[in-house]
Amino acid sequence: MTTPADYRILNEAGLRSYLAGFPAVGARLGGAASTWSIAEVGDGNLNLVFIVKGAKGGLVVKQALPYVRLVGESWPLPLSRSHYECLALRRQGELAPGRVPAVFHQDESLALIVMQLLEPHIIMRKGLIAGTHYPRFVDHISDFLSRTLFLTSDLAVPAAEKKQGIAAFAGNSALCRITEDLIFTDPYRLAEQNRWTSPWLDEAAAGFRRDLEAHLAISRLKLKFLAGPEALIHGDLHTGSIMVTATDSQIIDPEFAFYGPMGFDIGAVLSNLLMAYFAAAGHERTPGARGDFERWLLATVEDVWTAFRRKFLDLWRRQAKGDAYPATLFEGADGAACLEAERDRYMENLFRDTVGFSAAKIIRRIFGLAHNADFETIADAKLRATCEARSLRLARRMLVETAGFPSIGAVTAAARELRDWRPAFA
Ligand code: SR1
Ligand code: MG
Repeated sequence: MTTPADYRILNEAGLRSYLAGFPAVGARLGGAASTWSIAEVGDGNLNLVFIVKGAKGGLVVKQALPYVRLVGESWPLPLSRSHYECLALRRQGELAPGRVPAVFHQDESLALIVMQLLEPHIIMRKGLIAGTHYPRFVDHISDFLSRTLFLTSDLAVPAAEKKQGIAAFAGNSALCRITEDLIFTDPYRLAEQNRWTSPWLDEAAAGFRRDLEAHLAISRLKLKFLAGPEALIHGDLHTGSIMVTATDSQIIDPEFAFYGPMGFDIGAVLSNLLMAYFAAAGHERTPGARGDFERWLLATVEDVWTAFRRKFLDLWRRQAKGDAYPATLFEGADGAACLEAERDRYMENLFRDTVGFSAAKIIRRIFGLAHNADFETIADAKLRATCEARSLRLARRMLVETAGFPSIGAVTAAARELRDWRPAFA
């Protein structure tokens, strides 16, 4: 791993004098550099994030650290992830206009990106923990998913161009490696950094370590992740990578971007909604107080898939400029009907992948290194373990018995049935 010679970790004073050297950035902030307010607000696992505000406006500055922030200097991580994040932000901005923050300035030597401050947005996960509904979310996320995935796939892009896209992101292998270990391997074996809500989930964790059916299923998904460059994926599309208001949704933090399986991104969104659903019982003040919110979450799970499917197919029918399924092989009414039936099969396969990846993402948040605040903020550890056990029960079925979920309605029905299921320890 090479660190650029002039790389340095910026503090607030260092950032002030750095930004003052860029008049275009200064003009966005307004006023003298000495008057800008600068605060480091990063609460993610990897980077520094500063909010800078001046008389005229604000900016976000994200700087990659040469190590994993969550763990410390003992876990080095390449600064090049900032390059891939910037590349992905710019590409996603072209593919799905208005759905990602604008990039104003990039410095590869400092592994730094200056981008649009999203205000009054909050991290979606925080809103979900508070029980807030986001009525426009389905429309926004289905636009983002369908456009970024379809428009970078072989259905839309000629083969040579697609291969250039794969090559442009191929160096982001250290970030892929985190996913390969933390999602597809560690939760199913003894790993130093694993943790779970003990003692209540001790038996469940041991069960997953013995469960060869689960090991096979997760390994098949890992192979798809390793060897399935279907489209440019965000790579870490949980609800902490989405910022929302009542009327807007913005997708942030694509530093894990690479060409991978589409179901990984769709599964990330669905699994995080499902975890918010199971966590809601741990956040309600009185029994049933979150009923409306829970119903909205399951309807949103259904609607995200349904809207994604409709928009993706619509793009396929209108913008199939790639080398897959050559039009000359599907001429006439019979050809059109044959291709339409094939589109249905394609979506069935993608749905199966989505269900599997969704399960993998739930299991990693309960047994692996990086947990999520939906569960972590449930102070009563036994209640937290109960919410997590319900999620695990659904996830294990989705992972191993994927064919038992032929539709998104089957997923939400199973989640609904588990809402009040009591594990043996409860
Ligand atoms: C060591 S990084 C842990 C996790 O944080 C990121 O958000 C990814 O989800 C990664 O797996
Ligand atoms: Mg992130």
